[in-house]
Amino acid sequence: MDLEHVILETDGHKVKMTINKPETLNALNTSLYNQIEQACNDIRRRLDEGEDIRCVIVTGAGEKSFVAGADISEMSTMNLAEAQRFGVECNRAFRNLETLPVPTVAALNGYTLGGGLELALACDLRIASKKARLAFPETGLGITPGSGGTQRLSRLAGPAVAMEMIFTGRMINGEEALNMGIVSDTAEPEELMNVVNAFCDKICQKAPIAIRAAKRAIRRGLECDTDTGLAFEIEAFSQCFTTEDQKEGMRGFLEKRKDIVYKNK
Ligand code: CO8
Repeated sequence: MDLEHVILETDGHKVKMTINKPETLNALNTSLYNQIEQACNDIRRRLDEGEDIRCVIVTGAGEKSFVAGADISEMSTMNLAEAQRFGVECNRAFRNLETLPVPTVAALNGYTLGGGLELALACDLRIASKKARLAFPETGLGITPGSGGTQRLSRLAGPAVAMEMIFTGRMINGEEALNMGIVSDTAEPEELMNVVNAFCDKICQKAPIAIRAAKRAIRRGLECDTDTGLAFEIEAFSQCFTTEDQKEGMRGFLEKRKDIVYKNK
């Protein structure tokens, strides 16, 4: 399948994924969910082939919207079986994004609604423009969130926040999202991509194998009991001692060097 409405651009160690259908505020139909999945598979293949990708940025094209939700015109006529199939496909795409080995950061450049907020929540971190608006409008359309919203928002910000946002559909701005722990930072709209790039550059400067191991341990730990999670952490920690980057990082510290460079080895 062609990536008709998803653009992948590489800038050093960063890959930017742009949802590019501004005429419908980047609303996601089945084809677009599948293109997101295909883009994730493309990033996985490049990582497997040894490309030194250290961070993925997800954003929306245009001035107005990150993603204004799933495509209501496509969903409006679905029956039970079609809705179930749609649910499976959407969730497969977002789970693929969530489990990418490298950190993912969503740059929320405008409306982040319904399936758009679910896309943002499938990323590891989020930074919002001050003009971003976040909401789950689904219950006002007679449906629930369907691609992870009920699960990921309650884990991230707590069940009361998830229930309030989902039950009322209330729209929040970037500052509120920051106070609720949903986003890590906010930026003036024209500064958003600079702020996101600087944030990702900081991640890219750290030891990439350690970052990937930490992501794996945190993600797995969220889905299991504490002892199993701690076992993942010991595994992650100890595996770092097989890397050149651990030696470089610690030797650099002891030699008081400022020129520590991680080679992803
Ligand atoms: N679906 C389809 N088309 C959309 C959507 C959408 N979600 N959002 C915007 N559009 C279209 C509009 O219809 C319009 O098209 P046209 O020009 O042909 O009329 C175009 O985008 C521009 O939008 P507006 O003219 O409405 O722009 P405004 O600035 O007036 O309003 C809003 C912007 C407030 C964002 C408004 O467009 C809006 O309310 N959009 C719908 C938001 C919404 O309810 N989103 C949630 C959808 S439900 C959902 O996401 C379910 C997730 C679960 C899916 C996974 C299940 C498995």
